[in-house]
Amino acid sequence: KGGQVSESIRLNQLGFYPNAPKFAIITSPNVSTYSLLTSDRSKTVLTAFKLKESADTALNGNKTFIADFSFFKSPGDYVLYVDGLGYSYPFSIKDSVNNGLAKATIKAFYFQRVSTALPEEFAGKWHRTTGHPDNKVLIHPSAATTTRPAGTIINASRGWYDAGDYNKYIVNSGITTGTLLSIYEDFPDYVKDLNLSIPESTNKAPDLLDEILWNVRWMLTMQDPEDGGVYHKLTNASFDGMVMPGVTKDPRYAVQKGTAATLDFAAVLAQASRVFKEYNVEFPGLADSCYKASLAAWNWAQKNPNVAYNQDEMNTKYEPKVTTGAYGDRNFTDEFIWAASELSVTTGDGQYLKMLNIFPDNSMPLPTWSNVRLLGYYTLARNEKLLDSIAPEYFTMLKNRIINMADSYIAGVSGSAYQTVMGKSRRDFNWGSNSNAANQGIALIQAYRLTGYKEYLRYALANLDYLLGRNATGYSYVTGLGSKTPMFPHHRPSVADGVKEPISGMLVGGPNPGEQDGVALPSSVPSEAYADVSESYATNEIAINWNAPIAYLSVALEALQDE
Ligand code: 9MR
Repeated sequence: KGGQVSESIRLNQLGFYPNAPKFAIITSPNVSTYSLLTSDRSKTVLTAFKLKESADTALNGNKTFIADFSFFKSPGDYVLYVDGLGYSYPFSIKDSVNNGLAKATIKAFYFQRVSTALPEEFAGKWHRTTGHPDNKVLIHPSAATTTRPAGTIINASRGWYDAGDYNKYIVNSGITTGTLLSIYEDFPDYVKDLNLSIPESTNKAPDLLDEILWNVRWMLTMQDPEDGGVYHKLTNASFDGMVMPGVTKDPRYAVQKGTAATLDFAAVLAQASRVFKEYNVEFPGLADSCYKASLAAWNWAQKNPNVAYNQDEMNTKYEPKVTTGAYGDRNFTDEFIWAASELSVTTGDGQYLKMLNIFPDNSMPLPTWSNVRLLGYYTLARNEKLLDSIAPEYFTMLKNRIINMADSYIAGVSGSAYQTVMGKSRRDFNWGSNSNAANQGIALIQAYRLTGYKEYLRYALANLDYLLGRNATGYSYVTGLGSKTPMFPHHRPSVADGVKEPISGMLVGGPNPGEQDGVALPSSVPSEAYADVSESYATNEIAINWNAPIAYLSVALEALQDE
């Protein structure tokens, strides 16, 4: 009976730590019991255990059935069988079950490298030639100054492609690089052992930091040495077609400076400065250059506190018109908080924080490219001891806010259909929703680090289960990891390279009912609004600011697996 895999059984398609909670969600009605078998289906290890109906309905209005086999801890490879329905995809119960995920989601940044070929030795079947050298980038008229008039050529090579497109945007690079540097700051021992097989693997710095440096070196070139301001982005006038890097040779421009880009830059370079200081022998002078660049950017922003990047307005004044990703943000309160936090921690001098109100309101907005306030809060929380000039009450307030946020996330989850923080609210499903799941996980990890309260860790892990298959579409949303994974991400190299499988380790944007790309989705239920087709850039693109938080979450859970 029922020899088939059932798409109605939703679980983490990689698997579980032996001592961790283990859930599967069944979306079919009229089911009552489940069994657990070895993955070759030859041996039954649990027979006819009861499923429990969820208390609440999912966003589609249906209740689910829950298999909670957390008590089962024996390492091995298994499938779940729901009596009368079918089998789950196979999964493992083992230590370090997310080690491969941690590596792949960081290695994905290597595959996004600009201005370099990816040789087979490091890129395997996805090896490719170089593209976008970016050593002759033009100053766009919107960015012209007396020392750098329009058409001035600058060298701004390296960096990572932002997403499925081939441009480089400082705002989005900022949150991404900050999140990746925080992996190192929070879990240095785990990171030091991670071998990514990249060209720099033989040097004395951790591979994660080598990879980050590829982007930091680009970021440094985006600062005008004359005044410290930072160009908003380096871009074609319009998006390249769905071709390999290097096929198109359209001119590349550095466009208008802006306050968001400059402050994000200040924050990242301040953080990079304290991280790379430990590797001064490997990278002489780097930490110092980062610090000086950060300070110059901060000073520019003091003089230019309100310069928005408004692409539509820019296009009414300058040629060529620029139609690539805007990342336009008009509120800089959060960027000031982030930059001030990083500079204060790096210098040990609280003056930057004292210049502003770091609690402008009561909200704790989940990090996104347009709201980076929490990146500053996390940095302060992890570095309290470096800031003795700041009153202790201030830290008490900060920690309470992080803990209250975590409590609000986990409230009510035990009754929910998928038993995950992600998806409790329809508002979780905007463009790049999968990064919300990962960022909620990071927030819970911060609360765990402050309190040691294990429920936070457990729900951070549940959000990883969400991303790897325990969700309303049944996809494991990371390419190449799991049984049912995106095959057609909106990612130019993966579309154009002639290799069947997309590059591995990339988190797709995920469910988003907006249909901003005009692609009709199979469902309008927010949690189900996803299509694995490359045209659906509003649900199936990949992006560096989405990969960074899943990389953080997978490293964190690996590093904390025995707690
Ligand atoms: O992630 C961005 C999302 O928050 C915005 O709603 C969307 C539309 O402006 O743009 C997304 O960012 C895209 C960027 O503009 C260009 N590169 C690809 C990014 C991911 O789709």
